[in-house]
Amino acid sequence: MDIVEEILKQNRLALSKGITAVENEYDNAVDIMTKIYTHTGHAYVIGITGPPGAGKSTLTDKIAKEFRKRGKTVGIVAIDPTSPYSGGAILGDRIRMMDLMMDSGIFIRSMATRGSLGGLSQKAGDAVKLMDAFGMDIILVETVGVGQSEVDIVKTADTTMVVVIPGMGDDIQAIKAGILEIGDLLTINKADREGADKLNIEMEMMLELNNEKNAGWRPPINRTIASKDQGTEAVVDSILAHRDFLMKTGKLDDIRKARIKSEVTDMVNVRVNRYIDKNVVRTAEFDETIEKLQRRETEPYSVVDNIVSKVLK
Ligand SMILES: Nc1nc2c(ncn2[C@@H]2O[C@H](COP(=O)(O)OP(=O)(O)O)[C@@H](O)[C@H]2O)c(=O)[nH]1
Ligand SMILES: [Mg+2]
Repeated sequence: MDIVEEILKQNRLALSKGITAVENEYDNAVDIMTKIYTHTGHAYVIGITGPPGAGKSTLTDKIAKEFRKRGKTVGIVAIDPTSPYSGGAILGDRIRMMDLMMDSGIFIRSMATRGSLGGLSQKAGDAVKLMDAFGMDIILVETVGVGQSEVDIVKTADTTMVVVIPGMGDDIQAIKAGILEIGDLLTINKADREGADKLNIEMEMMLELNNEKNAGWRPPINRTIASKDQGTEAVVDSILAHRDFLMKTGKLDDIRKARIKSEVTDMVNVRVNRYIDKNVVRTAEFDETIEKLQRRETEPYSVVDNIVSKVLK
């Protein structure tokens, strides 16, 4: 079958095959992504991140169902680089899938972690594009942590929500920087646990100190008990409020433009690096030059000048 044509006709099997192709870097992956691109850009993408066990998956499901109630179709891309083979994660995902797959307005896909997280962020971005072209209105990207690689994954998102939980102790200090950098919305999940009030106050203070940095948008702090579907509506309202803010101020266009720019720049860099690796680094001439350098018969500056002018010719 023509995978792209079928995805555009909302064939779920084709969507599944398309994601598998990009995930495993099959030969047809580039072709699929090339053809799909002009059909993307319609979905609203929401990143959901936070520490393992915070309840992201539980919350993501509840948010998905809330969007369904509001008449939207939803794609979910779940990325968990920490434990691809842990029985818990797989069992959990199976249950989620059975529950959600009954609804043809939802498509859920967990992505395994082969290779680097860097590669994964691009693959997740491709999966988002495939779901977008398929016609999902809303795409939720669930990812663990708030480190640099996760920030890269979250770059695919229009709105990013950071999930925290009470009782994290000093961890909250560690993720502060990440929260302030990427969190458009802050959600305290497991609000049934002791310490939710204290965490709420700490986070308010954190935002207060950072106030001048929030150009017109102060991240709202929502409290949820995801396992009981409490607070979900308010979270979805906050997501939509952030989307309205981005649209009214023109920032949505700005961030999407910046995203395209960085995607294309990354792709160019990959291509150029590959070219240099093949035509410069892996040559006998380069080996000889390195040996000359080691014997101090020449110096690196003119060597680099030479190589660059040859490459750019
Ligand atoms: N007490 C409590 N448990 C929750 C809540 N939300 C999720 N959980 C539980 O926390 C555990 C981890 O949830 P999961 O969604 O897999 O977390 P993730 O690793 O962040 O995706 C599961 O056992 C959930 O049932 C909540 O609001 N309160
Ligand atoms: Mg999860």
